[in-house]
Amino acid sequence: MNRMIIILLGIVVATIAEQKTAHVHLVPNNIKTRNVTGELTLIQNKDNSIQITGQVHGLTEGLHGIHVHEKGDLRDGCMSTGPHFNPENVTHGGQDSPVRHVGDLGNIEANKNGDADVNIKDFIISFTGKNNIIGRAIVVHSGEDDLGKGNTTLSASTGNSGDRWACGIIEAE
Ligand SMILES: *[C@@H]1O[C@H](CO)[C@@H](O)[C@H](O)[C@H]1NC(C)=O
Ligand SMILES: *[C@@H]1O[C@H](CO)[C@@H](O)[C@H](O)[C@H]1NC(C)=O
Ligand SMILES: *[C@@H]1O[C@H](CO)[C@@H](O)[C@H](O)[C@H]1NC(C)=O
Ligand SMILES: [Cu+2]
Ligand SMILES: [Zn+2]
Repeated sequence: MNRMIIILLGIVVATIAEQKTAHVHLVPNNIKTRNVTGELTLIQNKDNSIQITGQVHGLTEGLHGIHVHEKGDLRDGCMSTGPHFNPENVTHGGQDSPVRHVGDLGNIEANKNGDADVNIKDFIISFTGKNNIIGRAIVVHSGEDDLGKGNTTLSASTGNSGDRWACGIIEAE
């Protein structure tokens, strides 16, 4: 009887301890250059994929690269977030590429007003284990991510997605 209660208690504690939701408050890298802001919510789905929803404002119309970068460090703006989160040390890609950085999330698309609705589902990023993104950063770029298919040297490392316009730390709720 006692053992049963202990086992049940253990399951309850393990369930509560499991991280389910995180938030990102995106701030401009340099407000004088480009005032890009946003709020993102990250939720772990039942199938263990991560769903990212929210809005980004202040962009130019069109596609903008979005990635998880390695470090949750904004002391030097978005520059101190380091490279794309890449624990396997492989080349850059898109969400569906056979080879990609863990942090490669493709593009978001802004309308004429510079607003982007974000709705990304990803099976590689995680809230646990070696692909855990909690405490790292999300960065939104000035240009389109070519998903590693471009013909520039930067394509294989960053998707040639240009400057870092906004970033925020992925904070567990
Ligand atoms: C930057 O953009 C945000 C959100 O659109 C806005 O609230 C804020 O006033 C803007 N700041 C400046 C300095 O333009
Ligand atoms: C990562 O891969 C690159 C290119 O394949 C290699 O030059 C580098 O030494 C690797 N770094 C680590 C930490 O394994
Ligand atoms: C590289 O790609 C750009 C854009 O897709 C294209 O305009 C250009 O001609 C390409 N350059 C080479 C050398 O293939
Ligand atoms: Cu990036
Ligand atoms: Zn990448």
